[in-house]
Amino acid sequence: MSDSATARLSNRQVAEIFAAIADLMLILGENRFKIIAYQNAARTIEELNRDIHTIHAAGELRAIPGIGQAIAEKIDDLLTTGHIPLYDKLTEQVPAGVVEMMRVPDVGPKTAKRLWEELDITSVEGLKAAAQAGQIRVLKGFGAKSEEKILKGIELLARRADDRTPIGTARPLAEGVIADLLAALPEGTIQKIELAGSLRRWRETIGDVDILAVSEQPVAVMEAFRSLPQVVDILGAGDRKSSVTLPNGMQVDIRVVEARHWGAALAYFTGSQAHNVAVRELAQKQGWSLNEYALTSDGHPDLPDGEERFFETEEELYAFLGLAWVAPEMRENSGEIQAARQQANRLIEVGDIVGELHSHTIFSDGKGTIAEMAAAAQAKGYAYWNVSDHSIGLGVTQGVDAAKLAEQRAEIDQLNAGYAAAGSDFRLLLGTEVEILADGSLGLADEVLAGLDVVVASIHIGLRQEREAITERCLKAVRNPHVDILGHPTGRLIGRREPSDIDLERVLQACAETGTIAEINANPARLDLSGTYARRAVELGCTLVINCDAHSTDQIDLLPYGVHTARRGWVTAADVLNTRPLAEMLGMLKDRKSEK
Ligand code: DGT
Ligand code: CA
Ligand code: CA
Ligand code: ZN
Repeated sequence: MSDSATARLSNRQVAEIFAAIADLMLILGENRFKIIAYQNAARTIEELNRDIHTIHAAGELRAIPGIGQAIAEKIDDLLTTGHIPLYDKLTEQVPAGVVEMMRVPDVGPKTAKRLWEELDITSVEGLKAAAQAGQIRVLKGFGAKSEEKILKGIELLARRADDRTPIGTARPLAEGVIADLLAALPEGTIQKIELAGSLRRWRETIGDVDILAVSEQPVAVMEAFRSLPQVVDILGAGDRKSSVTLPNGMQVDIRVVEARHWGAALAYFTGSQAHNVAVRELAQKQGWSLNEYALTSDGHPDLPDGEERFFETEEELYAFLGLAWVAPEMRENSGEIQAARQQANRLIEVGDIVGELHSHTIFSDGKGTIAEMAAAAQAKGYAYWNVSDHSIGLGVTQGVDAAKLAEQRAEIDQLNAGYAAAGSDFRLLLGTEVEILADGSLGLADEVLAGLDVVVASIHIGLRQEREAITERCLKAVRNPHVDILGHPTGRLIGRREPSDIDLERVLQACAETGTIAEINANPARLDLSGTYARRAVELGCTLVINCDAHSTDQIDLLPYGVHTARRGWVTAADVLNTRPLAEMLGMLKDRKSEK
């Protein structure tokens, strides 16, 4: 691997290599503590909120919590030479397909190793063929039943080949399940019901859906749940918990608990696992062991072992441990427990957003007229709405030039006059989403941009430019005094298109210096900036804006995805431009122009 190729390794790719080392060591039966160290390293790297290359270059690998000397050396090897000798050695010893077999439910590392060593099976395909031919039952401890189980597992694996579901797909389906379940039962059967797991934490992608409920008739709830019309397969059917799959292959787990267990259970099933581990450790230090039902005294200085404490709410559980309630979006074990010792974090909420600064109409690729979009915005209670159609020259769509913008201005002036006459404070603004061209110049002339209210600048074409080029291109736009907002900074489409190779650290630094606002695009296909980078942006002193980038009236409803992504980045209302009333918002943009 060449240097330039190694420089391209993303945090996720580095994390995957450490996870693969752990898997290989599991199969080879290596030391358990070593394996845990590699698993932890993988998770830590994946959740880092800075580019690992930046940390490496600054010589700060050892400062990452959980990264010890041995792991730091291996990261250094990987980033400087493209290789980790241990990883190379391990992959020589174990065929890649054997690691793959571990992904089949019920096939653990020990089984994978035996299938490989005793039956010479080295791929999932080979495993399937052997199970179908009844060749696995010759292994000691295996029978026809285990072959059936393996085949079912392989089928499940294939259906979940796409693995994780984007939140924009998962959330409406999960909310539909809850609504249908409530409708299928007599009123009052369910006292409480909530999404838990990664959906409640608003992760970008969802492994499976977790639902938690309180009911005194758990069996009735289970039966109704498994009988929902959208259920295609029942994976588990108990008195208090069940698992099913939906037509898109997504798994939904439900669990019913008693009211007095709700607080501990909701905390447990919300996760993340890493957050739970940290909370459990904190409880242990205070003489309590924590599970999904309760705290139980265990080595407590003043109490005999085995005394239980129940919590009807999460707030009470956290308070008992001396913590403020932690917003689910923050529960990733990235400093939230420390923060909750001091005070509750008042993160931004959907209701804090009062205006939209990035939207489209039929003047470019939107579906609504200016008047239709404005009416929908007013109905939603917005105070202002910036019409920002694409600049011309994008090819795929028509766009706006100086003449079209003049047309839009006339229409907007007329509409605004109407709002004023009707005594409404709602106002339309005129902007554009101007293309940042390959050389960093903009798709419209400065004189044209100067006449607009709020200018968004984004990249849609040439996203695959190399790092230095695309970074410089963005920096030039960020430094242009006419550019107010950098739209969807990385251009990623979750699960479909990788982010551009832009050096976000430098771009966000430039945003902080110039006062250019960094966008969190609320479209769930984008979520760009991500929560991780939103947090970094605020650390660097940037102001953010949360925009729906609505191309139709119904896309105004996408706002919660943007706000909850912001919350994953610990963002408060004060960090966000479009929480400000119109005059204050425009004043902030004007100030930064005069400073540039
Ligand atoms: P996902 O489904 O991969 O998007 O992520 P989660 O966080 O929803 O994970 P999931 O569905 O496996 O479990 C839901 C929550 O339940 C998880 O966030 C923490 C808790 N949990 C599940 N299994 C374990 C476990 O083995 N240990 C601990 N401490 N917690 C667990
Ligand atoms: Ca889950
Ligand atoms: Ca689950
Ligand atoms: Zn747009």
